[in-house]
Amino acid sequence: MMWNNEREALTDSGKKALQSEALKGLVKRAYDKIPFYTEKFDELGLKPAHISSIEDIVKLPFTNKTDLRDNYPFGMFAVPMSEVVETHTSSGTTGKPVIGGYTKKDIDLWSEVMARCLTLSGTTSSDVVHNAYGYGLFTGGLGVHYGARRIGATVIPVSGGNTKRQVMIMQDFGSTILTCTPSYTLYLAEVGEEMGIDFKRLPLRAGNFGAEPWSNNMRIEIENRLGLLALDIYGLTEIIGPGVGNECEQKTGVHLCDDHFYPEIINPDTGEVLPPGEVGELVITTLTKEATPLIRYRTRDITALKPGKCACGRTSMRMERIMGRTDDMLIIRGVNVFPSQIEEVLVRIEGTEPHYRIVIDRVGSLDVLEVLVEMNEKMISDEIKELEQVELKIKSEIESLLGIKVGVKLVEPKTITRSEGKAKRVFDKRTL
Ligand code: DLL
Repeated sequence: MMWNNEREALTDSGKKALQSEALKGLVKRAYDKIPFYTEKFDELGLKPAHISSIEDIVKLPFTNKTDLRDNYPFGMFAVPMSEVVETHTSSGTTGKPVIGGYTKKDIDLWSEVMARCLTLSGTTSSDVVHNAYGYGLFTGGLGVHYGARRIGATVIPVSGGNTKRQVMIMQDFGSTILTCTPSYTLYLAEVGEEMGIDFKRLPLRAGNFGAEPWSNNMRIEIENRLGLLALDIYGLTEIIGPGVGNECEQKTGVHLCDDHFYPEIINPDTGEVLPPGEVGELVITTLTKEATPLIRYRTRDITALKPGKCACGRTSMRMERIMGRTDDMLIIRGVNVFPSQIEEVLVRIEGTEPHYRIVIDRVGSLDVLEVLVEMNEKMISDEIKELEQVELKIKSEIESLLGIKVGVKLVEPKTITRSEGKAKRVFDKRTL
């Protein structure tokens, strides 16, 4: 079932016409209303009239996160503050946050794209949505809230934290859809299991999990422990918050709402646009956003695009699971390592929990990577020799995948800090 048949299953030509019209409008608004774009265009000798179709998008300049920081707080707003009805910020805890502004129409757009995302996981007006994304400046809570309201589902705005109480509410209110970060899902599972809850007997049916990178093995773990369909939801504050896209039950990539958010993949070093299927940095243009429109915004997220009709009937552009970010890619002795690659290995290993920490340090002139993994309660009673064997197994699997030496240490159950929002797993001591 689709939320918006007309928009989610457009023909190629229909989509192109829509995107082209929207792009022309966007370029004009940005040029007229945002001094940053007026200057950028003038520098390039570019006028809005030079843009006549979506293919002309390559003529337009990129927008970087630093451009948003330089124009903090409201320099990138295209409408007067009297028309802005809400603002949100990115979840980073250091430095100035990036800001997303919303007009009434933007909130409408957010509700529409989030309704599509929740429908992708099967949400209908009869569902009870347990929304454990944080409410506040972070976009997760309210974004899901608006989408669920649009569908007419019952929202439980439980937000993050107070995990035991969450499990109780989930059970008593009969939640059917769960929305939170994948790491918090595992924490919920753990706390619930300690309380003696059998999640498979609860009416929980599906979940939209995102806001942080997670692996397919993590998905399998979540599905098995909670007895639900776990789908990937993607988004970022700069573009709208959650709602940029979501997987369907085919699990063949995240369906992007490409009538509103136009995706491209570029080589992050050269800026060259890459063909479908090639891995690079995701760039998004907000075709229809009013308050804080962005032209060719470099997300720093690494993925690949997948065109073509999906078995679910949608024709929206799909993207692969986010592999990591250009800025959280670790370079260990010259080798590029994404934390998600390490997670893929860990989640498969018997006797360990999907709670881990990656620590990088420099000893002399050599980078050293150490992975701390929690063992489960069963493992703890095992002989030292068996523990060593598990450590060795993890070590050799990670080493053969990455091609570099790593250290692996099993740690006691429940010693790695649990997250209620986005998990922090990488500790790079080299830059401290
Ligand atoms: O995390 C918006 C969101 C809320 C998405 C709830 C999904 C669910 P920010 O705090 O601005 O916004 O962080 C955006 O988080 O650029 C990615 O690096 C990462 N991210 C978001 N979704 C995913 C995902 C929200 N499904 C940044 N997989 C993005 C991997 C994700 N990374």
